[in-house]
Amino acid sequence: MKKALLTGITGQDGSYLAEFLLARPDYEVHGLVRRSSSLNRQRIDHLFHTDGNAGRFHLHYADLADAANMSALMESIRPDEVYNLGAQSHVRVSFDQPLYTADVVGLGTLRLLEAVRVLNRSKPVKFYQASSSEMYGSAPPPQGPGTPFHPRSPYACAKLYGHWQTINYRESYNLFACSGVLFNHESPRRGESFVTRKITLGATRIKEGLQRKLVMGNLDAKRDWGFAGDYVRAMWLMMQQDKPDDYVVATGETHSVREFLEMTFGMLDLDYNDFVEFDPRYMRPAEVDVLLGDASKAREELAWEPEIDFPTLVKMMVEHDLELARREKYALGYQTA
Ligand code: NAP
Ligand code: F7E
Repeated sequence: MKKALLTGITGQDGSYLAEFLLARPDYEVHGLVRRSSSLNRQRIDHLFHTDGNAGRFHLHYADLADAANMSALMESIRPDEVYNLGAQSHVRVSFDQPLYTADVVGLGTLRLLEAVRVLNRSKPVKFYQASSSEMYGSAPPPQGPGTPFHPRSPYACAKLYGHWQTINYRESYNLFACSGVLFNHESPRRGESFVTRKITLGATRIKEGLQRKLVMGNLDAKRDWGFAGDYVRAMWLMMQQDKPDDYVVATGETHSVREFLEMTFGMLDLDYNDFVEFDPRYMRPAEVDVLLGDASKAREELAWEPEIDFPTLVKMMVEHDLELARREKYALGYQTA
């Protein structure tokens, strides 16, 4: 039985990765969770009730800001694979909380790497770092291995620090440390304040008469959007290679926020122009205009391919959120159609 330790297990990717690993009979999954005043385990609750998971799924309190606690857990769990997915991952928020973001995203990675380095003295342990396409920032598309980084936010700068520390630990200590430079990936489990989920939640609530308008920022930004379920498979594949390396994971297609709006509202027989308003509050001091990833290395070396295309992703999110809106409407006592 292999032991995997995941930071960020309560997040979008953590929940899909835990599900993916537990679906394999040879994994025990240990997730690190932050203490919060109310429980935020909606994305992983089902894993406790899934047949075959009993005794193979464990949660532990920890925080990327707390080095001593992570070292102690590393020593007691003694994992074979460590996936560092924990982060203050919102780019806009990182401008409001630059120091906190740098601490958790940048130094947090270093704290975890140190704990892994110490454990690696007594047993082999592999490390995965959740790097981000945000590190490319203003570099012109397409972005791939070899494209110079030009981060445009405190979040991206902190991710770049974690990325280089991961490479430095690999080169300095011969650690199996790899970094996945993942482009945007979404799902029905995406956090509500990221643009795709904000749109699918807003549009479906508008459709059900629960909301009148959707207030947005820059509609011209373009992103290479994939499905989170496909991307956690790439993380795992990187960790199964003979040698650690860094890989870009992307679909190779880019779409604007406006196109995402058009498709989402179109699926609901609505015109987004009738409902979307602009608010400068959602603009960023510096924007990343176009992201378009070149994942040819991952395709060739990992035999990785995304299975979900852009329209299927949008449809999946719309259908999920329409169901949520209908339940909300029903709970409010409205007549359902
Ligand atoms: P997410 O949904 O925002 O989840 C972030 C996770 O990190 C949550 O479990 C959160 O816990 C945890 N966390 C936050 N602060 C922490 C701290 N101080 N100590 C320990 N854990 C902490 O993010 P995601 O979309 O799943 O992304 C996973 C990782 O990939 C992140 O590192 C993100 O930066 C990176 N990434 C994401 C994308 C993307 O498009 N999704 C692309 C490239 C890279 P709570 O639930 O308690 O808040
Ligand atoms: O913004 C524009 C916004 O917040 C996408 C994180 O997972 O992916 C994510 O970062 C675009 C930006 O994601 C709104 O200006 C317009 O250009 O969904 P987002 P992100 O900043 O690309 C990367 C790869 C990560 O690593 C991050 O962790 O959409 N936009 N109007 C808006 N964005 C938001 N959030 N809200 C708006 O109202």
